[in-house]
Amino acid sequence: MTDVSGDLTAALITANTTGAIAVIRITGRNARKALDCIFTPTSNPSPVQDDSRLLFGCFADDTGTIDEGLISFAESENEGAVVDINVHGGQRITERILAALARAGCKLNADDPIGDSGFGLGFGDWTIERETKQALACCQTRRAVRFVAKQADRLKQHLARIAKQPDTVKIEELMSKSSPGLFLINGASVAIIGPPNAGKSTLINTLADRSETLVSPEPGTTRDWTEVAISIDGVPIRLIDTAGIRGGADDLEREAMRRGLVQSHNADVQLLVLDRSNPLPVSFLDDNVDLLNSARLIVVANKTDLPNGWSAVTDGLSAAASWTERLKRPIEISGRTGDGVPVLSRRISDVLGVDACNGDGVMLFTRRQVGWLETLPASGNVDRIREALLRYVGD
Ligand SMILES: Nc1nc2c(ncn2[C@@H]2O[C@H](COP(=O)(O)OP(=O)(O)OP(=O)(O)O)[C@@H](O)[C@H]2O)c(=O)[nH]1
Ligand SMILES: [Mg+2]
Repeated sequence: MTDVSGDLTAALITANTTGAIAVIRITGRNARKALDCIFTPTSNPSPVQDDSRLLFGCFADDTGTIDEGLISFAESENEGAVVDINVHGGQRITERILAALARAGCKLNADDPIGDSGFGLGFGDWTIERETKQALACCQTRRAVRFVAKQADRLKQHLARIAKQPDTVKIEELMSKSSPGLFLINGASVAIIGPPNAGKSTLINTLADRSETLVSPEPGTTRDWTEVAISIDGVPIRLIDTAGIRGGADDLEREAMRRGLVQSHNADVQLLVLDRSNPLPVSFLDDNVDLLNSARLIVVANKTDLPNGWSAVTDGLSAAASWTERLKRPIEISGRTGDGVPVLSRRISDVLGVDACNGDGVMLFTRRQVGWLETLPASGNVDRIREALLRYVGD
């Protein structure tokens, strides 16, 4: 690519996290030339001559298309040209654009308020100071902020201790306990599955304390899965509503169920919602015995405000016998009145293990830390591990 270096800088000016849109700003006399290295307008063959509008086009690097998006131009007295690149807010997209701009001669992120340049790109060194600032910028709840502030100090001391006597077992131990902290910072997904009409969407609305998803007595109301953001005990949660699962559905509904099951498979917690006011859906349970293998599954008996329709059936449960144990102690709730919902929230926290974040232990707080520490033991060389750890803690 053309080298247009000089006073050029490029910086991600939105938070370095997944979002709808990310904005990358190029500043410097040659900002437009740098842009030309990665951007092809789809509307106007010579866009950089025209300051009066946003331009739509394609961003690409040596390996191919990165994204489509908008650019805008401005002139700044101090910085020369300013080009804002508006793309979709996926982390991989912003990483690739920043890397391509670096190859085009841009210095990355000179004065970024939340960290150094090149997030995860290998430009500049990561230090715990920088990682803490960035993690704090990504926190969505007060509990998460407190956790990061507390862990930054602890982790620094802990890694400095390991550096004195590098021990891969201690590093692995640290990684094995990282999930709760990552849930607290990055959030967790909770998928709600079950037969039609069990009250899945009603439960979503109750947990969110607002009417987000459509509820009706008609089975098959929810089709495509939807997502609602809430927080439980200070943990950001993405609640995923899915289509009710049943046999004999048409093609469209079958596809909706399939998509819902994919979401459930990838979720951190699965809530199986069953209607306790009607007889147990034995064929549903038989068809979905694989759910029993999931340690992340919580069985919810809904509609406790209505008479119990289960007792007789569960006693003689034969068709869905493998479910007997799990059905003995479901979390009983009424999605309509909210009864039992705090107990369910508690159970979700338990499955995520986030109580561990309140303790005195040392924990990691970013995915990058986990990935980085994973590579350390592989280097096998004690001196290199020590050097990397000391550089990270800033000693
Ligand atoms: N009495 C009572 N009715 C409930 C409760 N939860 C849901 N319902 C009713 O059950 C019906 C179905 O509720 P939904 O929330 O739409 O059920 P769903 O599981 O999302 O259904 P699908 O989207 O069709 O799969 C509606 O009429 C709700 O008002 C409850 O706790 N108590
Ligand atoms: Mg629904």
